[in-house]
Amino acid sequence: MNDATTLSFEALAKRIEAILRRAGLSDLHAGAVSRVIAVGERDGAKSHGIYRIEGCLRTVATAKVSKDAVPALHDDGSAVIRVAAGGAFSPAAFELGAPVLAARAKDLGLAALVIHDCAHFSALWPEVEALTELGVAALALCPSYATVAPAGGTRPLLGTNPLAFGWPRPGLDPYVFDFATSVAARGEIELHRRAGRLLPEGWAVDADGTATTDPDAALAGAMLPFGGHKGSAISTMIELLAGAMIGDLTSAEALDALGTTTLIPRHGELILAFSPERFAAGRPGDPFARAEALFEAILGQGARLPSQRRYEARRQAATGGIALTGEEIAHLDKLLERGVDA
Ligand code: NDP
Ligand code: PYC
Repeated sequence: MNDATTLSFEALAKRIEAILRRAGLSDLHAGAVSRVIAVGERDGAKSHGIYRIEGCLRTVATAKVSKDAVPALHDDGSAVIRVAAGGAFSPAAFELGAPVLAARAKDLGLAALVIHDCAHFSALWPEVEALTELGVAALALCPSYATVAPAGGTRPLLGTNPLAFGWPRPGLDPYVFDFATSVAARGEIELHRRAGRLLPEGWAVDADGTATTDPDAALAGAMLPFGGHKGSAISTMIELLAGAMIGDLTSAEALDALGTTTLIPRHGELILAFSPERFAAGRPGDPFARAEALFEAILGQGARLPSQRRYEARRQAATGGIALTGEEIAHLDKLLERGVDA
C-alpha cells in the first residue's frame, strides 16, 4: 500500500487532535500537541512529525504525563518568567508564556521563559520561529534523557539536548536553526531502524562502547555528540542551564525517573529572548540590515541558510498539501480506532 495522499495542514492537525482526544488529553493539550506535530510533518521534519504520536499515546497510557494539567504562569515582573507545566506536554505551556516573554524582552532588552516539569518531545524551531514573529531573537534549549555518551566516554549520560535559535527578518522567513547536540536526533535512529537502513559511521556505539552502524545496537548503546568535545561541552551546558540551574531534571535524572527511553521524558526548558533594537540602541548600524548583509554573504558563496529546506517543504505543502504514504494514513486511522493498541 504505497498510494500517497495529500492532506491540508488543518485536516492533518484535526486527525492528530482526534487521536489525542480519544486518548484522554484535554482540549488544550490535544490542540497544542497536534499543532506542533502537524507543523513538523508539514515542514518535512519527519523525526518530530506524526511518528511522535505513538510515543505520546504510550506516555499517556502509562500515566507518565498529565492529560489535563492547566499550565500556570508565574510572572513577578522580572526578567525571569515561569510557567509550571504540571507534568503535562510542553506546547501549551510555551503558548501561554511566549507572548509574555516577547513583551518582557522588548521592555528590558533580555528576558527568559522557564518551563518547569513538562513532558517534552517536540522540535524547538516552532518555538523560536513563533518568537521571531513577535519581533524578538530567541534561543531555546532543553535536556532530554540520557542516550548520548560524552566525548571520550562510552555510556549514555547526556541527552540529545536540542538547541535552537531564531532571528527575525521583517518581511522574510526568519533565520532559524534547530538541532540535536548529538550527531543526529534519536528519532532519526528509530526511523533508520524502521526503514531497515544502517546508520552512517560515527553516529553511535553499542552497549560495549564499540562503534556501530546497527540502529538496534545503537539504541541499546549510546549515541555520540556532534563535533566531538565541542558538542559534548554544549550539551553539558544545556544540562546545566536548562536542568540544574532551573531546578528541573537533567537527562540522566529524567531517564532514572522514567526508567525507559520508550516514553517521553519529563524535565524543564529554558527560552531566552533578546530585543535586537534594545541591544543596538546607541550603537552604529541597524542590526536587521547588518544581519541581512551577513545572510546575503552566506548565500553569495552558494551556501544555504538553515531552515530553507523546511520553508520550501512548507511552501509545497501550502500549495499541494502534506503528502503522506498509504501506510501512514492507514496507521493514523488505526491510531484513531484503537489508540495505543494500534
Ligand atoms: P538536522 O541535522 O536535521 O538539522 C539541523 C539544522 O541545520 C536545521 O535547522 C537544518 O535546516 C539545518 N541544516 C541542515 N543541513 C544544512 C545545510 N546544508 N546548510 C545549512 N543548514 C542546514 O537536525 P537534528 O536531526 O539534529 O534535529 C532534528 C530535530 O530534533 C530538531 O528540530 C530538534 O529540536 C529535535 N530534537 C528534539 C529533542 C527534544 O528533546 N525535544 C531532542 C533532540 C532533537 P533544515 O531543517 O532546513 O534542513
Ligand atoms: O529525537 O532525540 C530526539 C528526541 C528526544 C526527545 C524528543 N526528541
